[in-house]
Amino acid sequence: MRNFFSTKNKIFSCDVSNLPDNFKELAIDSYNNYGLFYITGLYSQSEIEILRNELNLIFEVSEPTRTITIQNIVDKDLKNKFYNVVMNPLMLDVLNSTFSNSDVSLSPPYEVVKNYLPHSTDTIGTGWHRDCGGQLGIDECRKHLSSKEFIFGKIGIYLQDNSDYGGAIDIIPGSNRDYFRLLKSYQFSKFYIVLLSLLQIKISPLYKIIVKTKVVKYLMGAITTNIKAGDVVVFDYRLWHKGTTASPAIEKGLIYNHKTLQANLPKEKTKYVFYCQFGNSLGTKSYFLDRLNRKGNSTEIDSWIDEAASLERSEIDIHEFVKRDSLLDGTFKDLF
Ligand SMILES: O=C(O)CCC(=O)C(=O)O
Repeated sequence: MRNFFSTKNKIFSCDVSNLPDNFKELAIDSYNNYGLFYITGLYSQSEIEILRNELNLIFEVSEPTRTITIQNIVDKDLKNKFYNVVMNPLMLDVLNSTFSNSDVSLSPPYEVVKNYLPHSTDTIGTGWHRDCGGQLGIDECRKHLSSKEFIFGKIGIYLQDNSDYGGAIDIIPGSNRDYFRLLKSYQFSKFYIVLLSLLQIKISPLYKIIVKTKVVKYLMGAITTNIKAGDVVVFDYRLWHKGTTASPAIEKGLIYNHKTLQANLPKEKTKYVFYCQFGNSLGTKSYFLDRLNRKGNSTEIDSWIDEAASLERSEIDIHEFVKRDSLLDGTFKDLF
């Protein structure tokens, strides 16, 4: 979908099987201007099929049902295999080159998530959010978020094509830049999201009708990333986004779990996404100012340290983009 400030065709797709000479410039421009870029050409169809089958088995017995942290997988071979997905060297080469001028590093948690947020009508707050949302209530974080030096983002490795069952991520290109503007067109998106949330709470039947049309998405300038199985989306923590919803006809037949924010997609349409994060020290500091402020979350730094130690014990090759030394020698905590 395009509206008058649509940027759909300008978001850079970095194909590792055919890297243009200027891929770094294209990737960083796309990341700065639109809040994301894609990395493609990393996996064959059969590799994706094998991964999906393994995930079907592991999620069948998993509790919790939505997120598996790779560190917690007991089977050593499977654990290494999944670590190798988030540590894909071709993917990390691109990231390392793109963010070469700063102290950016790949960060935990390294996890895989099943059937997250595929609903439009029932998801609280309409599903639209910014991952940095928790930081907005903290003065110091707001300062960091509006700094040109701020780098913190998420990497999603999607194991399905986008389809009528969802499978991808919807985003508002450029909404990462709201922080540098007094009032720019992208801020209208936020206005529509607030309006949409109010409508969802106050006049739910009307919301349910409107959300099924393309009008609101058009006004927000939102797009569905039309990804294919194996594609990677690298996105800024400040970008407005939501899980792509199933089409209205399919959504009608899905059972939505409000507690886990999952829906019962058919097995062959299961949505699997591997996630990890990346950031520089400023972005990471801002992240932890928020996270450590949350009730019951005082141990998150320790879990990052455990994750670094778990990686160190694994038999996988650790890419230079994973700068884990400060986590292992304890100096990481000095950042906060
Ligand atoms: O990847 C998606 O479908 C959306 C994920 C999301 O909203 C999140 O991880 O915050």
